[in-house]
Amino acid sequence: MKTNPLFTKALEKGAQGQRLDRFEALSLARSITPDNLHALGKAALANRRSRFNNQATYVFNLQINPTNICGAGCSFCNYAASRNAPHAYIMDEAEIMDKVKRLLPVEVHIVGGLNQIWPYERNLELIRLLRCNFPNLHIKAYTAVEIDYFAKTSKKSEETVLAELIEAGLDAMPGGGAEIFSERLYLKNWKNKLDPKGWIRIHNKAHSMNISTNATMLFGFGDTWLERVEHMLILRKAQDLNLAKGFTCFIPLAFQPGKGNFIINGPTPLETLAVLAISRLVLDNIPHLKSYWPMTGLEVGAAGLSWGADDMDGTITEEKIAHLAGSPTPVGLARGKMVETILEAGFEPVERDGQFKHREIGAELS
Ligand code: V47
Ligand code: SF4
Repeated sequence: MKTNPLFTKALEKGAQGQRLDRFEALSLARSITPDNLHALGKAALANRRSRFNNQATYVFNLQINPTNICGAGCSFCNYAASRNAPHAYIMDEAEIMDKVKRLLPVEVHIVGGLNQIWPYERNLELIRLLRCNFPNLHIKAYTAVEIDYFAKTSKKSEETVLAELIEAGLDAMPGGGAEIFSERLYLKNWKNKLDPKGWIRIHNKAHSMNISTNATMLFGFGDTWLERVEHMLILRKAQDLNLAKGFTCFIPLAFQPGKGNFIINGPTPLETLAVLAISRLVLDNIPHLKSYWPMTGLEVGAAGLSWGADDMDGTITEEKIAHLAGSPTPVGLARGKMVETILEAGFEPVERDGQFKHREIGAELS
């Protein structure tokens, strides 16, 4: 089959870190064939090398999900539970503080379900408590979906909720809840929570209040290649408008089918790698690209470093969202295993902090 000349041009420009126009970006989505995949990966690797040489980062972090009780009913989610479900759980403040004290992570990543067991005020107090006890801890917490829920249930504006959380000690927001910016899929799969326009609005507000955020994209649950590239173009446009803080990192999330019968198979390893490569080439203005191993498997996660990614997220310690959806990866990695995985993939491991600044491996939290 003859290769589309726009695709060839997109790869040449992308490999050199030049901006792809809309048609060039969409040509990547239209040209996913087995013959084209390696050229795509090669271009993404060249782009990634010109930004980060051979370095690959990770953070010593801890995911905290205070409870999985959630009534939003997103079709793809195996993590959420109704109050009386056998896998429902609720953590309390003492448990969370004990965990942080014991592990002394560099970063915590806190997200939970939409519920009134851990309502807004309790979450606000948790951030205060963490900040007070761990002044140097990087606190990345609450998706735009939770900010929207906090605002609605506390009858405060989104700005007030963000301002109060920042004052309490919030450093950054994670990128969850974006799913994929497609009205078609929104109406079908997560219509009880924040829509794509609302997600962008809340991230724009956070950026204007000097908070950096991440952005995710859930893929492999009935979405098309064109919808994936459109999602990236929407993020690229939003990032162009950011003057102060913006998106630090993009994280494609490979759908985990779990035990439900919604969709039987998640994306294939090559599909996951191609999503990473296209992300690197299209998102020229988002600095970092994460290969999120709990959703891909450790081997494909490490291979992602050769397909455009520069970061492996972290040791995580107790991942729940992917694992309650049946992911066979370990629930956390020791630092040594993370270092070994990156080395085996042919890259130089570098430990980072929550803002992607390099730090000495294993340096104590001061
Ligand atoms: O928003 C839910 C997704 C997200 C499934 O910002 C699923 O650094 C795959 O956002 N299969 C939460 N994905 C996780 C998340 C995240 C993860 C790592 C790092 C960061 C960051 C953010 O997980 C949800 C949803 O899109 N999700 N169910 C599933 N079955
Ligand atoms: Fe609730 Fe988030 Fe799961 Fe949706 S994805 S059901 S909001 S926990």
